Amino acid sequence: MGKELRTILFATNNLHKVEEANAILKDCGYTVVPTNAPKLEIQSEDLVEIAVYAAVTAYSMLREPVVVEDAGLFIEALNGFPGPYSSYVYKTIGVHGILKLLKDIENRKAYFESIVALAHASGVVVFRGRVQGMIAESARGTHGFGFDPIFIPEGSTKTFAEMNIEEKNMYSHRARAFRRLCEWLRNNSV
Ligand code: ITT
Repeated sequence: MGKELRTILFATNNLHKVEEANAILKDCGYTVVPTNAPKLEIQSEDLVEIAVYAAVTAYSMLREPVVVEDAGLFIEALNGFPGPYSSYVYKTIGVHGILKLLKDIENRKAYFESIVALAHASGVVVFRGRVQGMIAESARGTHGFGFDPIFIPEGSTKTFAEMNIEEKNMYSHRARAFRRLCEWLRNNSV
């Protein structure tokens, strides 16, 4: 029988994030549970600022340890766009809009970044994860969410949307950030 997992709240509306995080956190004995406490997003070009503000405000409402994550896709040929605006850009021009912007552009380099902030009784801790890769020529795959169909991580030929969660977690920005949180949770209690 598996050991019981300790739970931490996760203020997010994105259940894919929850699933990806839980596949990592089980290794350090934790599970995150989505809460509908709002993730209050300030407008900023800095993912850390966005994540820390959201974590602190969520904690002040819940008075329980809470995790938030802010992530973005940074495309080199577009000077880092959409970056902190990834969620809005996904909802407006989407995957196909990005492919259009990159039409005839040879430099396909991009990275995903994830900032995980855990707010608890004695403060906020922040963990970062980044994965370098390329924007595909066309959308491929059906798994995952957001820009997964057009992102190919370094070291693979598949897009994230062609991978299951375990495979995506071998590369992803989110897995890297949550692994760091996992390490922290092994040495600290909340
Ligand atoms: P919450 O804010 O509720 O957590 P969200 O999906 O809006 O969920 P973000 O504010 O962090 O998340 O926005 C990040 C956007 O960047 C997200 O909507 C996706 O379009 C994109 N993104 C981030 N991580 C991604 C990933 O692993 N795969 C594909 N797209 C990703």
